[in-house]
Amino acid sequence: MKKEKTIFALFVIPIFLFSASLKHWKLDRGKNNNSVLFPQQITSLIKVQSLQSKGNNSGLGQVSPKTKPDFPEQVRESSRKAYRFKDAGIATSRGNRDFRFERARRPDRPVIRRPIKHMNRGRPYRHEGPPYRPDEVLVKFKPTLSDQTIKATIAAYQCKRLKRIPRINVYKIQIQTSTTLEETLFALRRNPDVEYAEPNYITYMTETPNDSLFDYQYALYNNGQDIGPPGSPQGEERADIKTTSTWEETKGEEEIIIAILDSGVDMNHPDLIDKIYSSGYDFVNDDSDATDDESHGTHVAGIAAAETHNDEGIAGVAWNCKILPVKILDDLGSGSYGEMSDAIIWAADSGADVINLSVGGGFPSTTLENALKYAYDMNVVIVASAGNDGGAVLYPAAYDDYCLAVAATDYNDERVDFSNSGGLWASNSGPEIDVAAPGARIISTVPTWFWGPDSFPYAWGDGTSQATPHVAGLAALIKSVKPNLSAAQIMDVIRYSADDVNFVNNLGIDNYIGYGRINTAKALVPTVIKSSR
Ligand SMILES: [Ca+2]
Ligand SMILES: [Ca+2]
Ligand SMILES: [Ca+2]
Ligand SMILES: [Ca+2]
Repeated sequence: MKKEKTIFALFVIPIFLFSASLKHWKLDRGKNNNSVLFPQQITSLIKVQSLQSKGNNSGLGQVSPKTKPDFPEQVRESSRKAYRFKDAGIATSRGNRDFRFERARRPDRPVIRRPIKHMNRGRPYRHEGPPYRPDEVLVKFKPTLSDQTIKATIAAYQCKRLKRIPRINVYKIQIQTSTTLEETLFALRRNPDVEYAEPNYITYMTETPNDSLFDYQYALYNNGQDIGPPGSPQGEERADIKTTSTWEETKGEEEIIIAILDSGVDMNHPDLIDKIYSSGYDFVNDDSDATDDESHGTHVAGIAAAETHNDEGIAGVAWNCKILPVKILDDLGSGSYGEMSDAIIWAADSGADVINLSVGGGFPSTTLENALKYAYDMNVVIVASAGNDGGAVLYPAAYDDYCLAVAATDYNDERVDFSNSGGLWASNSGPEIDVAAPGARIISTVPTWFWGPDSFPYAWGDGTSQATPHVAGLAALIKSVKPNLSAAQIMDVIRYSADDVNFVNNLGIDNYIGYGRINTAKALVPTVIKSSR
């Protein structure tokens, strides 16, 4: 059929922008003032082109001097050279890829961690209200006291015994409403039969990871903090996907595999190195090493499943789940439906539980649909990006039967559109949208060579590409807890547990954020459903 022929020539594009790289790329690409984030994509789709030229005028997401690597001039020069190679055009791209590939794989290169203390304000998990139960006391009596005497003593204070903690012989007692906690404590402490009495302090969730950039990950936990270094916008409290509660329930299982079908993954990245299931497959160069020579896939992989609580970089949604890198985009960030379809089937056959597709094209394809069906029938959960041009939902996301189509929200729980992105981009919309997740100013991993040698390998990214791996991470967490659920059931759990954050103007399911912004706590922890609403 004529139609099929054209379809194979279509490009898929990574649905995101590295806003962090705006300034940097402009600097390195002085000769190309109109190019923005991925000038190479100008060849892919006109839509992207217009998006880019708008983006160039926007101040959104420019990396702060604090996060921007500050390497010496000669290093910067060599970095520029690397990008000039890239600028030299498609014809020399292969040589350029090899050059950077060598650098990325050089085993003896030390990883220098930038001092990042100034970036981390060390915000603990904040509990609201008094730091203890106002009507409860923990008290331990002298061991010589009989149970009878203890009972009588508790009654004498007109308190009610709630519980005895065995082994350490501590009693939790409830004080009467007419006295204050302080009065009861004072009285108890004066009693010679009492070894000690103390308030019953509130414990906080312990699952706040120590990753140095966690404070910037408003998408995971938003306390209304500045979402980046000083001068960054402030997020709206709890405009997040509530991972800290979720991690109490599960951090994911190591057997659960998230396939990242993208530009590859930097498998030597300090925040990813221990999360890689295998070196994957490279459908662009037809080899079994899906190393990232572009950057997009590394950023996406980090969001879904960066190593968490390792004193390094960021937290991933799925702490313990593994990443399967699959390369379908070339070093210029484009790929074809044929490679994508091939890769979807390969990933399913290779044991992937979740497939993340932060890519999209403007046209339907029977081949692509068949590949999606194959994976879906094997109970692989497929999540795909809606697109960033404000238009119709792209493919594969638009395949309602097989994909969760993901739109993007921001740090205020608002769908990203041209008005709140500074004219830079807008999350695509349509009846195919299932859910939304944060996709504005998302910090994640970039290849260690990205900013130049020995730089700080993290960057902000913007787009539905960034929203999608949050959902992929959630799918992996659900699968970890309930491995017998079908793909359809997991998709439904994700849909029905979402928060309808735009209910004021768009009550219920709508074309912008579908069922709503995902809520990992509601999806995984039945007991928190009430409180997180
Ligand atoms: Ca390769
Ligand atoms: Ca980390
Ligand atoms: Ca859909
Ligand atoms: Ca709605």
